Amino acid sequence: VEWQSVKTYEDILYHKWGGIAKITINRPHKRNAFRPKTVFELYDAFCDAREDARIGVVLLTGAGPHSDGKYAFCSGGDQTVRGQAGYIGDDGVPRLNVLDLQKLIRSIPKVVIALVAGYAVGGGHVLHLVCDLTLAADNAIFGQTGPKVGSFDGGFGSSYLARVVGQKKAREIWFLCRQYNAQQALEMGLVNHVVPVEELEQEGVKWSLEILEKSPLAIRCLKSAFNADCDGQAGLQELAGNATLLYYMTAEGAEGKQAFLEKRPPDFSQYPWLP
Ligand code: 2NE
Repeated sequence: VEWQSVKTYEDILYHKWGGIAKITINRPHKRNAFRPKTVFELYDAFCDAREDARIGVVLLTGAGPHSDGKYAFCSGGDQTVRGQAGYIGDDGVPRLNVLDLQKLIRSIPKVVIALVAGYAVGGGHVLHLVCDLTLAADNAIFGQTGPKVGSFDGGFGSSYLARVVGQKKAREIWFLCRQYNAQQALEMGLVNHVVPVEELEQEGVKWSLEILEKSPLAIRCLKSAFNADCDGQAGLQELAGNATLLYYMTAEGAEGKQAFLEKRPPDFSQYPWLP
């Protein structure tokens, strides 16, 4: 795979190849913890991938290994910039802007695959959780730390986690703050597949190419349907947005617009009221 760099950022790397975008959190000295700038950059890259009609799959991963040999997907919010009301950026404003990123990852009408090598903990664990699929390296370590470090994610981080692994397991993960290895994560349905760490990216590309052979509209509708089951009115909005998109693509839908532009009454008489 010959990745092409798309844009230069400070905290992340952004590459594309064919129909795949690869977004890499690049703060290995902090186990890829995110500060507000990291999240703004991730959001920007995800928006670019969303707008690029050639891209069907986004891989989200962490740079590594660090100079000490350890890998990390992401270790959550950077505790060194955590202030009284959130994570403080260069502008002095406290934020929890990772919540916006979580929503974008869920709603982007493309498949997002987390490639997890090493630690996916705290807010970093939630980031892999909200991805559509997770491929884990055999050295991956998963867990929530909130109640240990004075934080919690009561949104997707808990409710969606319970949808994925069940209520008992989700409560165990949050209440005990234990770490789980890749095999344990696989057994609880938290990840889709485990591979040796040196094969992780290659496996991500393999899964991506399989997805890219499929129908974009079918995958788009499926993703929004899966979300609609959990996301209330926001989920229904996504699902219904796809119905509108498909309707615009029909001659029946186009007749309404055409009639308006031609300043005549619309003629829908040739379109059946199907059973
Ligand atoms: C990730 C983990 C388990 C790794 O442990 P280990 O022993 O392999 O590495 P070490 O020595 O702890 O970390 C290496 C360097 O990375 C920094 C460390 O401070 C250390 O720096 P130096 O001493 O070498 O200078 N580092 C690691 N994680 C960091 C972090 N999150 N922020 C700032 N620096 C970090 C171990 O490092 C660990 O447990 N990390 C903390 C995980 C954590 O609690 N994250 C925050 C959860 S809260 C959250 O993410 C959140 C939320 O709950 C709600 C909304 C938004 C965010």
